Amino acid sequence: MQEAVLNVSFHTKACAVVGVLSVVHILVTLFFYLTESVGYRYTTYEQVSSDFPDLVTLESHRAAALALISQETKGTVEIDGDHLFSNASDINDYADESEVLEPCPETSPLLVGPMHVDFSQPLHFDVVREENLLLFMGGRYKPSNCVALQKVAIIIPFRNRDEHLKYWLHFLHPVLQRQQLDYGVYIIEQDGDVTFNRAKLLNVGYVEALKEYDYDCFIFSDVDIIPMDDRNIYKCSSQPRHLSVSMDKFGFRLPYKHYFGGVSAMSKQQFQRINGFPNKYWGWGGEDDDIFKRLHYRGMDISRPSGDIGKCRMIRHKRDEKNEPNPQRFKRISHTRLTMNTDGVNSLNYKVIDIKKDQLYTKITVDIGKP
Ligand code: UD2
Ligand code: MN
Repeated sequence: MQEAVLNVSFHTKACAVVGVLSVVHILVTLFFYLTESVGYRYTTYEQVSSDFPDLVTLESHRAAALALISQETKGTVEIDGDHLFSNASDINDYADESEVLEPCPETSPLLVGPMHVDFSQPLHFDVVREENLLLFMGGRYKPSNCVALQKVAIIIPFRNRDEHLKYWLHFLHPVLQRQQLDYGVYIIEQDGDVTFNRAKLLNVGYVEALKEYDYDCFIFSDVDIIPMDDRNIYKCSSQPRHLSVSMDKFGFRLPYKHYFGGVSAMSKQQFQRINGFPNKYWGWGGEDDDIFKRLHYRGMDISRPSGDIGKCRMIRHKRDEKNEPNPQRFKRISHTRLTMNTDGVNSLNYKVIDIKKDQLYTKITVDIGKP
């Protein structure tokens, strides 16, 4: 009898302990599930707060984020042991979840059409970071509710144009997200102060972006061009695509039929077929015509949006120092058919000086040599 009583009380205690442990386990799981979802799936604070009005942790996340974004951040940022921004490998892990999602629709339901674009308001990087608080580290994004149809690397040749970069990031991040792209923004900065070389920087961007993620489409964009309609999709097609077809600076029309400057899109296969871009155009001009000729010699046509959808603005600027018109450009363009086989991504050499992961972009500073 004594033994039976002892057994009963032992069993009761054991059951109670197991019960408490289970509840704790469920609560911990729930906590991590909620904080992870919030951190990874929402692009703006407003979106998150409207979906989860009573998530108390959010306000402290945001405060911590705001405190952090004024510092230059590298890699993963941790707040109270919790990941707020993730680095590139995290977004790649997150891709596994896509197995359960449907592909995104061919035409995104989020598009708004024509957009007002002007550059009259002064802008600060911190404000743009605040607009994009929950991007993945390095300027990466993918839709949370469907699998993007393309993985797009946006490559921007760059030196000393922060003033323009701010506007580009401010306008383009929301557009690219409405277009439901799985994308990353790569700023390829030429180190030093020798003559600028736009096309070689674009080649570097292609190679470096591919080291990070299995991109299948590449957008090559000047830092100063902003589309005025989000139906101008930053995606690749069966033919190379020219996107900046109707620019304010040219009176909203193509300056000439074979014009290929500004913003263009090429799949990995299309880019490889032309051996990438020329490396030998130092200074302003000619490299865009060389690229057009490469595509033409490989039998490809150029696809373009309509003049209406393809409207865009270029932020007005003076010619930069060390980017004077290249006097050799006419001679070089006349030899593209021959030079394209040996001058391109197959002969590219450069040295990476620095890779900086900002919330809004990945900036890769490179030494690309000199003329
Ligand atoms: C035109 C083309 C451009 C290219 C160039 C000739 C348009 C809209 N664009 O641009 O695609 O073919 O002619 O090379 O027609 N950059 C810097 N720092 C510099 C110099 C250049 O960041 O010091 C970058 C930046 O991304 C800029 C791009 O290179 O947008 C092109 O240079 P640009 O804007 O000075 O030349 P632009 O407007 O005549
Ligand atoms: Mn320009």
